[in-house]
Amino acid sequence: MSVREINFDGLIGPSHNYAGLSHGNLASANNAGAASYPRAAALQGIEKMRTNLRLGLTQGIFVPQWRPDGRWLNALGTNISEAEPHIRAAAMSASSMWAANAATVSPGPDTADRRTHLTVANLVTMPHRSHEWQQTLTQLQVAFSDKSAFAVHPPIPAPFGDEGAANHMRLCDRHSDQGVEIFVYGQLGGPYPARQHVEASKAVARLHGLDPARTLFVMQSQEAIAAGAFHNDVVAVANEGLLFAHEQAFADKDRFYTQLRALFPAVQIIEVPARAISLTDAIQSYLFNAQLVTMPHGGMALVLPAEAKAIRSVWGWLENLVAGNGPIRELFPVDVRQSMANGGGPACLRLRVVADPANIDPRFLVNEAKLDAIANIVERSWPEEIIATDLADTRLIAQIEQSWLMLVDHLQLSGDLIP
Ligand code: SUG
Repeated sequence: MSVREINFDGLIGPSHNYAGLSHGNLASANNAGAASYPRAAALQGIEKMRTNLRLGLTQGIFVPQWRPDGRWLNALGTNISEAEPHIRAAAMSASSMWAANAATVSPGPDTADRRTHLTVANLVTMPHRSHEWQQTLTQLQVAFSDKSAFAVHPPIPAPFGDEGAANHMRLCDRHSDQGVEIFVYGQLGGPYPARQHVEASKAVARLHGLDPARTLFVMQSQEAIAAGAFHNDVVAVANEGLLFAHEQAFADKDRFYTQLRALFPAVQIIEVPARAISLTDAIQSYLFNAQLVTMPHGGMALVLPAEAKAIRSVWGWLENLVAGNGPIRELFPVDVRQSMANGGGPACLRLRVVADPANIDPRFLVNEAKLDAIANIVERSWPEEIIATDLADTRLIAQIEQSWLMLVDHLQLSGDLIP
């Protein structure tokens, strides 16, 4: 096999629900208390993975986390039946589905020791996400256990917020070439918290052994965070030599583009002007939260949320884009509505790792047959519907635990992942 980009999607877990836990994430706030459909959600995610496979891309998977997180509740001196509703909801959250927040990944060509480095994100800003890292770390240590190819780092210590690859971009000729790594951090966000702190980004870059001369730290614009872009990947995405971003994504875009062009003269920048697509429409459609992928036959494609089709300014602009002679040639809308309603689009659901698949634990790689088997487990065991007030229901909790056990047993991961 050979070095390539692999998308690891977080399978949407059986406890998926809408608890309105993410301040600054408009979809999460707007859908607080709505009924969720975990089974449909996971099947949507699986279909997205199939779309990637059918495009000829290599696909991986991360399993959902054990919920409720009893260890976390115990550390807080409580348990699932006695916890206050917001603590209970945080212990039940299926938020690890958004694998773009699992870790920051620096591929081997960029690092001093030529290994691919992964730092698990601490996600300290949001309580419901702050306890994800332990189980994520375990999973990364199993999937990327080959120490000659990978280095897996523990989280950056609090209080420096780190939300992983959602605030990280990489520009290079081809994935297997040395790249320029860009860390996007926030400082001010109007009424909302900036979730990625520059201190964390700098620490990750040092730990990964990146060349300071090929690393940029770029501030996200305050207006983007205030408009609901709680992560950079809501307003910008990069792939190989292309940066695709909204005009208002960065605090000082001229400076950033100048620095980037100096480091990587071949860069192509497609900037969407605010007069063509407003920040509001960009965030509502999640057009930038697309997987921007290189197709095996050449050219790039956007695997983007179906919601992008519903907003005329957005879809019209995209149709013009692919009709032109630019690098983005094809559009593949996917239905991930259950995740979108919590602010997670196609790009949020995946972590990109540039590596040789032969060095990865094969239990974390999927093909259509494996996805068929996983879909079968989901159909048989994932709860059909959850209402936020049900979260203490003992029968529901038993079903969530059983379905998780069935999945990890099928994937032969029980011995590694049972907490
Ligand atoms: O952290 N939503 C997630 C969405 C993460 C999207 N990821 C990227 N942009 N890469 C978040 O805000 C909502 C959970 C709830 O309200 O129940 C939530 O956690």
